[in-house]
Amino acid sequence: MIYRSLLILFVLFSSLLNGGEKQNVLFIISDDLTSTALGCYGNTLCKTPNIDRLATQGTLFTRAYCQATFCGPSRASLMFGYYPYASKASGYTSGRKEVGEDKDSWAQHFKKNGYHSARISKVFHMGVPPDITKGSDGADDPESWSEAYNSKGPETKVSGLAEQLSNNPGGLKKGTGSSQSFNVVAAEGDDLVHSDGKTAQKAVELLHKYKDMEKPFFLAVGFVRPHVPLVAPKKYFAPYPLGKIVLPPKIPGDQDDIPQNSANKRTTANYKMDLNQQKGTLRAYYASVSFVDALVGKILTALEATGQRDNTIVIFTSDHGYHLGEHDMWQKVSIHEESAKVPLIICVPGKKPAVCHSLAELIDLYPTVSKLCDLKIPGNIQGKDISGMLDDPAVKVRDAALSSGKGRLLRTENWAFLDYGKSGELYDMEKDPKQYVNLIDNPAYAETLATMKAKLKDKLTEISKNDLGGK
Ligand SMILES: [Ca+2]
Repeated sequence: MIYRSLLILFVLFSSLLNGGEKQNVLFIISDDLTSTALGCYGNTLCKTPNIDRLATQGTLFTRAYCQATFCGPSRASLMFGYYPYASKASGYTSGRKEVGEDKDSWAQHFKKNGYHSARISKVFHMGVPPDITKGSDGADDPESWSEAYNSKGPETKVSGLAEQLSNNPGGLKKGTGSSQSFNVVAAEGDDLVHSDGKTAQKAVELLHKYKDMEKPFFLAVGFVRPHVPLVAPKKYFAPYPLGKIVLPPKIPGDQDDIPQNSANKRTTANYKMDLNQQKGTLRAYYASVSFVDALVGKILTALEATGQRDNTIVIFTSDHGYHLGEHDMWQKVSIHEESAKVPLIICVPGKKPAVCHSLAELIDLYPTVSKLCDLKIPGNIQGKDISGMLDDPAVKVRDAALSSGKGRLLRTENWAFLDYGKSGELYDMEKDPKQYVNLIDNPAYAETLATMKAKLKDKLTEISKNDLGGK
């Protein structure tokens, strides 16, 4: 009898501790942010103290991959839980019309299950800068949110020191140019002049509002930097004088074994950038990253100050990576490591901080966070629950990650196979992590290549079987 009473007391006490209150979710997504720019991923120049601190408090994933190396399809994929191959969501779309009205997005799943869901700025796709200067919704999915806010900002139409650092030989054109160029502005004024500054301010305001709310929240905060144009308050440029900027090593012949196709055309030569323009671009990218970092710090301080840190899961990531001159390449779309790998930090209160080298995909966030919040994982989605990795970083859920851009990447722990149909690249990621030697035509690796091709084929078959018909 006494044991029974004790047991009941124990169950009551545990439910008060654990089940009595649902955890909140704070999802922060940056735009075009490569992991190589962050201190917690080994960058020694770019200053990111707030993101680095978050990394020491949660699990830092060193092998997390996006499912598409450009904004629209990557965001549609992670928000709806489908590979772009299955949903056919590409370009300027939220993914809603492709997956259909009967499927729930990640945020919508939380909204339907008792959460207050909110979006600030770019979570689904928005055109940067056009949707930002207009303050418009972009390719949003209104069904996903209980409330949604856009953060209108001036982008390049701000006063400050403006430069166009690509497609501008000799720097003869003054000011900034077309939106696809590396346009840089070291802006006058404070953080709040800019879209991202307003985004962080709104997040702080909502966190104060939510602290007295009955419901738990799912708050998605999207920053648009370091997506071009590289516009940030000038104080963030100050730590990066041009003389301190170090470009990635230039290896003679590095481009020779990279297939020349639409995935790989964003080169220094095609952008017509001289050395100082390359360094200026890197400097402005770092300034933009430090700007985002400061804003992440502002939001986390508010989370702490409102007493919600201990019951909020915090996730920080980006929609894809970016080349910053590696292989003399710039920007996204490529399916090389710099572009396909994403920074990913998941910080769950009460779980031990860790660095996890197991493979993960952005598409895994939807099921994983559902699991962490005791919500049912919808049977139709294609991501995997990787919450086990947060308890033990040695846990492995995937033997390969799949990404796509203008081509397909299959990444296993030791190999990277970049498939463009008629051509490809194969890298030994253990011996050659920076992908300098393409082994695709080397007969000594024919067997490895055949294995990777077969694995990719199997993976694509598996994905197409688990199509949109499932529930
Ligand atoms: Ca992007």
